Amino acid sequence: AAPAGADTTTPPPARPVTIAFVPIFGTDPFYMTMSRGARAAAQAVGATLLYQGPTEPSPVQQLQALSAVVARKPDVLLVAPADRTLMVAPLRKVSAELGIPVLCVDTFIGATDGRYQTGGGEVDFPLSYIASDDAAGGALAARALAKAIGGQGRVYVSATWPDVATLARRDSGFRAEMSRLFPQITVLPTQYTGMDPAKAATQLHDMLTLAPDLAGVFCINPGAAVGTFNALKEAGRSGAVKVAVVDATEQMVAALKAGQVDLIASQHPAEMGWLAAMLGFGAVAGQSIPPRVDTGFTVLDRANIDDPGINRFIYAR
Ligand code: T6T
Repeated sequence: AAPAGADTTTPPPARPVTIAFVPIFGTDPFYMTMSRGARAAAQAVGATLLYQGPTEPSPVQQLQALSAVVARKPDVLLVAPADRTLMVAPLRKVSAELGIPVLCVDTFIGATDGRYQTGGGEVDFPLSYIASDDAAGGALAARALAKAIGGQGRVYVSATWPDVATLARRDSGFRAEMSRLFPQITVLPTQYTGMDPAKAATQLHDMLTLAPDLAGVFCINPGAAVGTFNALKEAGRSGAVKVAVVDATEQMVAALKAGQVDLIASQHPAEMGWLAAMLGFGAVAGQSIPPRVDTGFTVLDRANIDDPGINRFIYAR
């Protein structure tokens, strides 16, 4: 029997389906890995994937990429919105005026943390949100970092941009878990690097001045990590100050192996892309699709990094 909700009477689309995917930043290994998953799914169902991303993470550049891709009249749009507020109106236009269904991947718009299709809320039009749960990822990083520093001491969050919805949730999830479970750990104010390694390095030095006993840093993504761990090395504190980071890029894995990073939370971007493209195709074919898919996290460390069940979560360009 067909699973409840599956519409087995709808014929497949009569013409080839085009799936567009607009990431925050086209050359980011995270989104490139996601696009590989999306392309594999598109190929499996005979669809075409158009991947068009800005060369720099900025909502203005993302709008340009969006207009360019929409002009090619795709059947469905997968998008990782670069700003939870600024991208609402342009994406609403794509959905309501151009009639192109919108699915959010990785990041989201609006104030409901990626809960769409609830029949309410100011931003309810995306058909689905396919991503890891960043609050849970932040909490996972908090528990792993707390263990690495022996449950006490001062740490801070090195972030990139405040307006990317996922990153804000990673930060708040980390803080909430630390205060819930580890009263002897103090989380110092978040520093925003804007992905600039020089800025991350200066912030690390400032934090070491403020807290010479600094025990750990949670780097919200690789854009915050490189400057941080290089500056720790320069300060002769690699290994002593524990570093947790989200995203298992090859660069982060090399840093893990070199002892400059201690923990990596992988968020399975290939699966995100694969599932999003499949669901996008399903929506075009007239299937009902789930409004939320949680793709999970896996923690990588020096003890498990060579385990084949684990190292498949390393991002591959
Ligand atoms: O961490 C990912 C992604 O989840 C986030 O939304 C933006 O930054 C990354 O793309 C890493 O650069």
